[in-house]
Amino acid sequence: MAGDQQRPRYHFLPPANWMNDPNGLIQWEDTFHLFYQYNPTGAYHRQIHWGHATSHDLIHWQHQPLALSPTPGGADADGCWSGCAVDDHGTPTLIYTGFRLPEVQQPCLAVSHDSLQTWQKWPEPIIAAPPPELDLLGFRDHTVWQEQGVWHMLIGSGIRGQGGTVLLYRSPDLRHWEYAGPLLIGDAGQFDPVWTGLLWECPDFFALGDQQVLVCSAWDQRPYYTIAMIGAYRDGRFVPHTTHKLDYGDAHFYAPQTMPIRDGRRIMFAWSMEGRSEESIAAAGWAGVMTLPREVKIAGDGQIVTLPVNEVQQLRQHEIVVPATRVMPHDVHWLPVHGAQLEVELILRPPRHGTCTVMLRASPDGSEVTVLRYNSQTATLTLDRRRSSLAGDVWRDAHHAPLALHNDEPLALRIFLDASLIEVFANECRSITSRIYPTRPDSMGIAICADEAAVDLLAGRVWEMAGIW
Ligand code: DQQ
Repeated sequence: MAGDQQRPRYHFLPPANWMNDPNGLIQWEDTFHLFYQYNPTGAYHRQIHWGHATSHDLIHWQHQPLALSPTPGGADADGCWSGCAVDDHGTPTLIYTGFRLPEVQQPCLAVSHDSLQTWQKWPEPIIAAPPPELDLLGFRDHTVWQEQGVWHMLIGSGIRGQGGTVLLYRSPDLRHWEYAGPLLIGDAGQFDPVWTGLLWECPDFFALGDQQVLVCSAWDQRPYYTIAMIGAYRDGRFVPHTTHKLDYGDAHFYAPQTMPIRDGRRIMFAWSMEGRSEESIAAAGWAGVMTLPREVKIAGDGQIVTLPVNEVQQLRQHEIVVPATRVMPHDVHWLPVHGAQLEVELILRPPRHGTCTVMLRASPDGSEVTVLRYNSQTATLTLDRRRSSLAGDVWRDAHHAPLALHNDEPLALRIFLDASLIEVFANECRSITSRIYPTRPDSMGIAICADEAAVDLLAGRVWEMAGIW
């Protein structure tokens, strides 16, 4: 696949075939482990296994043998779906969803006695069935933690006619669980500030500073986006005061999972799904890529933000400094850079009234271009991929992130381009992750455009990024 122009080079993905959610993230001794939803037989979602990779720096990964495979006749006969890893008093333990057609989902467990290389499954599901009194949509995906010596687990679900939910369980030993009610039930009839879906997939629940955070992936027949809820956790219930999209690239940032690491940071990976037809995916032979490893933080405006870990900087090669300049109305200012694997840092002063635009992966004639636009009046950052690709089968829409700049604060952008993947970070408080599929070999340019009013480029630096393999 070396010649595949759409395949990212400095983000994690398996050598081939289908990948979706990150699973079982854990730092074990001096090694980071990343497991992931994987179909070893093709670039489509079926008969899901757990792939496995290890790293010492969160950036460079070694592929490892498959960790979990469906057991014929077992609770996971048709798939080992998403879950997490915990340290059970020295024994690495996975809690995951066993899937059987047509739609049976049961929590399962596996342990390793050889440094997370091979896994022995517990013979039975650890919970036989969901609470019978609830009319549920789905019973899958797990986050597990300890509180005063008691294991706690959340399972993602939805209550028909109400909304997404996460069900709380408690256990003394990870194998016997008692249902403790829903931690929270969403309201699928609410659209403000954000609609939260019918089913919550891949819950993650953790303290961040003095706040408690619940992250869920909002689903209704298909993945929508990831939501972050911030609030108070007491007596087995969670009361959010703030709910927002965690990343504004919608379904291209989905099913994230975090792990706390020893230096105090909480690290997140998310799955960035493809945005093109099944035929193109089959022809490519691979699907799905992980985002950069990101640190989870509380931004200045109170939202949860995920920012690239500092370790990413080791990939920077060959820095190009972009001189400051004023771009006059209707001018297009091309930067002296080209490339498909770049990190781009730009500090701009947008006009007080109106918009300014950064053209990315742009062809010289503008027939292919991904447009990043800031509108001061609406306080919105838009990643517009309507012209990102000349291919006929790609998703073309725009992602919008609310972003207010106060008191002459400039627009500070950090943009990571890696073939078909783009990650945009703005003012250390918003991210937009998406997929673009430029087809032209000359769609490699970057330009700043002023629209009705001049734009000041205050500073800029661009790096070519090294591959991680
Ligand atoms: N992916 C898994 C499920 C999860 C979904 C199946 C989210 O466990 O709900 O591959 O992408």
